[in-house]
Amino acid sequence: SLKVNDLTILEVSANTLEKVGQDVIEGLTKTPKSLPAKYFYDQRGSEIFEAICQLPEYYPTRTEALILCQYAEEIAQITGTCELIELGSGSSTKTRLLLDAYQAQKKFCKYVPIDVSETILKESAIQLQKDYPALYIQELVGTYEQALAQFTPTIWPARMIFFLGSSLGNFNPSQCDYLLNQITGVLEPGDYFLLGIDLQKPQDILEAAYNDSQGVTAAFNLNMLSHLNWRFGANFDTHFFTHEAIYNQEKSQIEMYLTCQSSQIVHLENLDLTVTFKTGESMLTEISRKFDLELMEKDLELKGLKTIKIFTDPQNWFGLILCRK
Ligand code: AVI
Repeated sequence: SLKVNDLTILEVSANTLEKVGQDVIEGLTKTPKSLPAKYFYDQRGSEIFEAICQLPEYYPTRTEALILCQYAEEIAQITGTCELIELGSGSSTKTRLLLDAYQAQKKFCKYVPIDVSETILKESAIQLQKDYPALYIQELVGTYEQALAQFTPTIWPARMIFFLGSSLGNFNPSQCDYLLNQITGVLEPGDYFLLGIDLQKPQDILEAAYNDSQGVTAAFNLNMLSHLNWRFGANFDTHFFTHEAIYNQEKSQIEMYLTCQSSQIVHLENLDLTVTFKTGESMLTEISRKFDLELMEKDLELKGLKTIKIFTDPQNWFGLILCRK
């Protein structure tokens, strides 16, 4: 670990993403092509995602914030002083609602934000430290899998892992199983898990949220190619690709694609890879699953996580599940 601006920063692994280009190779060499959604989040991607969260069509962020606003106090009361581990903390904006509740109840906590995007993680931690001087913050740069593998039993009275924004929805069922098992493994009996999930709702509302009128989601999707360009020395021409997002009813998931509008040969120098795109060829860049609260409750129970309380908004658009191991 190293000291930067009085914050202890633990680098899970330096240049983590540079080493894992293998997943890009796998995704681009299979048919149909796909890319892992984690490549959205370079610095620019994280900034665009923050802008998505403010969009009128993108209801998840404000709906979850509303739920947290209403129930953070209750959550802090239930868990008491604890070590708070956040998966995919980004700007930690919604986290403040929880931190405020713990602070108001004089329950002093340790906060461990985890994110692949180092810049946003560090900047947010510096800002948080200013606003919550009594909070002990220790950021972890890395993927969830790498970061979760670092934890040993906590010396704090309890531990709560929280995973907000329905980011779990960006993983397919077998990846979800793996992640939930890993989360359970980091918790001791009596520890907590708080999960925010986006719920099923009419298709038009879902599709509008991923096809916003200002084109911010399109820019987010296309930025993945710019990210691959600088990270892997690739030469994707973003002008030839367009954003598409459709709701797959059968799988209850939004699917985001980048579609190639005219045939392309793309070279990714650092990966020693050349890929051909046909006109009209689509590449899956993200799934965003929309969940059913009862099914999720059962799934969590199978993983050894017992639901204590479910919090939702009046429209039942988004759900927060608090469970205990
Ligand atoms: C981070 N994740 C939960 C977002 C989602 O809604 O699946 C990412 C996103 N993709 C397009 N808009 C937002």
